[in-house]
Amino acid sequence: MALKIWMNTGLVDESEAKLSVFDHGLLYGDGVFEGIRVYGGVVFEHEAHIDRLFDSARAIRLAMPMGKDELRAAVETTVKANAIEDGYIRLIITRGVGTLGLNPFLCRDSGLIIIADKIQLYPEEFYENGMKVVSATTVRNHPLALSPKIKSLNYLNNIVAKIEALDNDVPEAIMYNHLGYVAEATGDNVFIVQKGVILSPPPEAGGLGGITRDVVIRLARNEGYEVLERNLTRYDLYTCDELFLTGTAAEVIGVVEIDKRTIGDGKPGPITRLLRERFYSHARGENR
Ligand code: PXG
Repeated sequence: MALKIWMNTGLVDESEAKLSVFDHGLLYGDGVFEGIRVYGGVVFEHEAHIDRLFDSARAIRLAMPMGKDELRAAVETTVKANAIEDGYIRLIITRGVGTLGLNPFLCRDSGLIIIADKIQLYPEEFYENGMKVVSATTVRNHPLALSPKIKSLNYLNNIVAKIEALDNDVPEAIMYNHLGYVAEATGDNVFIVQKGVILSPPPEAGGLGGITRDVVIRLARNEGYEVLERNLTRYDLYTCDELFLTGTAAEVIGVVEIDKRTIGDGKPGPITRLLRERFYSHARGENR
């Protein structure tokens, strides 16, 4: 069935949802976005995603086309118009239509696009048996060049690393920062378990401030686990008891091999499985 897409001021048919070739979102990747889940008709962590989007926009001096409340209402309208019960929202703000030059201030109004659709999930087998990953040689964007906290429309750094993963026949790659510490995966945050303690790179390591990550940290602490933010090396990943990734698309997913080193006993570990279970219940509202 054709979707209804929110374009700037209201819903249009999918076939009408078109963008100018002069939009700087296309010409320069000049814009920001969010990927958000819908569980049982409820937009997951809606406020946190809207807040992060506004922070991304502020960081690149991109004017938001409407306020937070109005934007939330537009998202809800789009979800309802497409009767999405369990799905995925892509919320995009582009710099808008400008000239062929870089100057963002020559662009007319910022563009707003909201897509609410079904979600592409990883195969269930990955959750059952765990995923394999490789270390990317592509270094994560230096935070002083472009902060990885900005969820921008320019994902080339991540895409080049994702190609490294796919070339090695695995679905994800771990990205390291300019100092060699773990930053994040191409579309997920990274956690390890070492002697019962849960560790994740600190914000300064140069990952996105993941919303799933924040929720998982809260859930883990509720279960009585110690969760610490620590710089992690490749060696830490090679020798940990458990490794898992968190993200909007993946939720919580165990990793059982990195660079041909088996993690733990080669199965998703007990803490990974518990947190996945807790996240699943939480997201579907059983613990609200
Ligand atoms: N790091 C990066 C670079 C991301 O793009 C995350 C971490 C996890 O953040 P959240 O807030 O989602 O927990 C992301 C988010 C996809 C897809 O289709 C990827 C993301 C979000 C939605 C969909 O692969 N990445």
